[in-house]
Amino acid sequence: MLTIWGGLKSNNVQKVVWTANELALKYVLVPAGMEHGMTGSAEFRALNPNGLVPVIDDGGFVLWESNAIVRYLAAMYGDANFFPKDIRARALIDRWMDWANLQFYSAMGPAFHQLVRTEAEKRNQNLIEESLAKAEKFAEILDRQLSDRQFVGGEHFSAADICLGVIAHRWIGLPTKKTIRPNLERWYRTVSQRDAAKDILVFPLR
Ligand SMILES: N[C@@H](CCC(=O)N[C@@H](CS)C(=O)NCC(=O)O)C(=O)O
Repeated sequence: MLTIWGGLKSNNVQKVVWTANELALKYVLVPAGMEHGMTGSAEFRALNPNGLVPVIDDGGFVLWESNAIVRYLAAMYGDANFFPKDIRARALIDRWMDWANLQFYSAMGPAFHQLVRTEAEKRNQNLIEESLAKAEKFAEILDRQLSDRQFVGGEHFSAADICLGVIAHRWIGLPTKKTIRPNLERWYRTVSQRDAAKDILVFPLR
């Protein structure tokens, strides 16, 4: 049995739950982190010393760090389209999974936190503008990648579409003026409408 600790407000938890759904895994989602608390308890710290979600326990195998979890589930239970077995093909998927967090979300995160999770009178407009300007550059790169392929890795939906999908959801949902990105928007519509993403990618952002 697979147990996932976390709440669906967290994009890091969203990608793990979406992956489990894609792979048709049976799991229990234990509310933890953010408004659910629990991450400071000694029991939780024994699972993840960082006190962060997501964490999984798959038949006694405990793992934290969302991208590591997605990779583990994909390699263990997914097919070669979802997560290639060939090392170079897999590296091209890995690249986008990490880019989603380390580049695109690093740039966009401040704008998201200001606009979605900070009271209007406490917002820092300079920070928001700087963050949005940086994120636009990454949205442009993703749009270009999607200009000649259906999904990020090519013609098949893969783990990279999930890790990028949860970040694109925040980007698309931000109430700001953005450059129109037809390829990114077409791809986002396709991946966000998958059954496995139902109840995960919801608006308004929270
Ligand atoms: N790099 C970690 C980041 C995990 C993380 O920052 N989780 C947040 C939610 S997105 C968290 O647990 N925050 C503390 C809390 O919710 O109590 C990962 O990808 O798993």
